Amino acid sequence: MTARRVVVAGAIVADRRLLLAQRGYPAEVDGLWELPGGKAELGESPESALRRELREELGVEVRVGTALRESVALRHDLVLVALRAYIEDGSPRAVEHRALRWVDADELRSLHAEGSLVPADTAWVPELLVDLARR
Ligand code: DCP
Repeated sequence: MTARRVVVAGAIVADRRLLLAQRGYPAEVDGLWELPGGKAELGESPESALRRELREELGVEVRVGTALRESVALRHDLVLVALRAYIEDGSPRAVEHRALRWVDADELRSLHAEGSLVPADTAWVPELLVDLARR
């Protein structure tokens, strides 16, 4: 069996809004919105990987919380997980993305309905809507 690499994404919710990042590549997902993150390095924990990716991609320091329940098999050797994250320092900037935006529950539902989310990330919409109703 091949070892599974983890891709971690951050679910950052604050003031009843979720931070989404707009991808610029590859072409299939250009312009679509995702939870920011990336591949864990070999031997790197998902938590450390998320802290590193969000530092690189958004310029923020985060505290990492619990995982969302759904995980998504991207390929046979790649699994995508989302961890809740809380910004402790810095203001998010689109260092590697086209743009960033904070969305409320209605905006998240609309982006989902119009097919503007990265396909794999749609698995998290129900759980994200619950979080958005709480925090
Ligand atoms: N992915 C996703 N949803 C997310 C984050 C990532 O579906 N919220 C997918 C897109 C890619 C894979 O996970 O197929 C890896 O994501 P990135 O390209 O963002 O990660 P890296 O920047 O680490 O990858 P690379 O080094 O290949 O550029």
